[in-house]
Amino acid sequence: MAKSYRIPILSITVLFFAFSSLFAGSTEHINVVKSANYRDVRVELTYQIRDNQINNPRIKISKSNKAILEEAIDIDKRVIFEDISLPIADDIDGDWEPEIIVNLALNTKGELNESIVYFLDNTKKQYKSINHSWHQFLLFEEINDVNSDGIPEIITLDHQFHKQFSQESEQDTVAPIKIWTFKNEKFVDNTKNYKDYVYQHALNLWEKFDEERKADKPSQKTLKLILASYLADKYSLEQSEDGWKRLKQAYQFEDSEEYFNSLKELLEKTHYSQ
Ligand SMILES: [Ca+2]
Ligand SMILES: [Ca+2]
Repeated sequence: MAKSYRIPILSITVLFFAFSSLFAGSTEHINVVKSANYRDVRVELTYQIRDNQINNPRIKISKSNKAILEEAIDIDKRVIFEDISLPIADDIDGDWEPEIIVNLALNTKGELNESIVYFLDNTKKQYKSINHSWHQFLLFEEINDVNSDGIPEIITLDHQFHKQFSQESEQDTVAPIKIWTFKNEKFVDNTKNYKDYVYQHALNLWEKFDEERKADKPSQKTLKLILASYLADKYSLEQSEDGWKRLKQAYQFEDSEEYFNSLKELLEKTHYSQ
């Protein structure tokens, strides 16, 4: 049943950055406190940065000023500088209680690819958590209520296409979109239920392709990546036939057969085509 639209009472603050040298002549040590509020729930994420490494991250969740969870976040020493997100406090499953999301970069590129979600258990008194690895799906836009029903969705970009066709860092946001919802303590791929949003994303990719095609020196790698991402979006829209038709009209180069075959294989491997 659709809920009436509500505006989440959400605020995020970075409270302070304090610099101090722990030892004479040693490297800087920075204390960071980040917080978010949702109604009577307050979240505080604290950690220290030393030698560009995040150390000792901890989370504290309070409800009506009473602490209900306080614990260390296990980051496995792989999180690099500045790549632990602001905590997000919002109701992402529509039960009117906020979930708390902390996004982590667990690779050296600083890509946000793991989320920890804290949510109230069945008693509604205690928070428990799950870790969710996004693997090839990277969090770029994070969360957004894409269909304006008051419940935010989680937006990721599918990075497998970038890996196959471009690998240029400036193109790393050119990718098919995936939209996830949080239900029964899990993220579920729900892309096909948000067709208006995916359609807009596909249209933006097509416009980007048109721009690149008209550039002085269009990059063939970039053209391939944009069209491949566009086609994957068209599969999510259940318009694959139209997508292939447009793609074949648009990409007429010497290596077109080879490109179409590798794209077909990738779409199968990534389950866009079944
Ligand atoms: Ca909730
Ligand atoms: Ca929504």
